Amino acid sequence: MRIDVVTLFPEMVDIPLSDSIVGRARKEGRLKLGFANPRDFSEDRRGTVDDKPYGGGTGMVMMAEPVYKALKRVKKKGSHVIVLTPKGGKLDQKTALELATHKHLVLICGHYEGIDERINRFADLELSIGDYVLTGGEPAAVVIIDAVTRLLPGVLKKEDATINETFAEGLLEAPHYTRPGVWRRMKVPEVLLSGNHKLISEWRFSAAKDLTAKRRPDLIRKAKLEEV
Ligand code: 4FD
Repeated sequence: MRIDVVTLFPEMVDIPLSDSIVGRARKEGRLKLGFANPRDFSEDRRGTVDDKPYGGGTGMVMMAEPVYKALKRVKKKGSHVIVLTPKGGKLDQKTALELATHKHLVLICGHYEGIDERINRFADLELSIGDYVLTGGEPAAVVIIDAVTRLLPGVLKKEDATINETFAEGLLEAPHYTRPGVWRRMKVPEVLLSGNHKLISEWRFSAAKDLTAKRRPDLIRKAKLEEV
């Protein structure tokens, strides 16, 4: 997959996605990440990309034209163009799976109070990573690119089960443990040492349901597991 990010601050996206699993996916060519900077398309010598909001009010608004020109530089036929904004539909795993099916994503990051509304004419989707406000869309772009990249073929090892097709799909995960078996007088649950794989998967499903019911009852309803 190719992803281009329209941003005034490409390093805010490039650097956090240079290490670990996403960094390796880039080196292996499974993810091609590119950037287009609206600053490079400013219409004056000062490099202006923002202006005061019509109607008054505090803060500045990103001008449509430099963002549009940066978008035009990277957009191809078949590109899926996404504006990152707290007004957008909320990202969830289902959305990440859908985004991972596209050959080319373009993520547009706003700064200041956002981007001139008219840019949305050129977007397929407005997306939010949650109900909070950031100084810019760049951390949201990093989150989306991470969530999508781990779903691409060959990025995770088989056993890392990208797509959860078990009964536990849509639930919080059961707790995990590794060596040592006793740490600071705390023991690993006996069943996990039993070697009985059927018993272990039953314990994990039960633990996942209990944790989800306690912390995220909304997910129990979503997973339609009320009767289980
Ligand atoms: N919750 C998110 C995305 C961007 C952002 C911005 C309008 C502000 C939070 C457009 C207003 C962009 C999010 C930049 N904050 N800040 O996904």
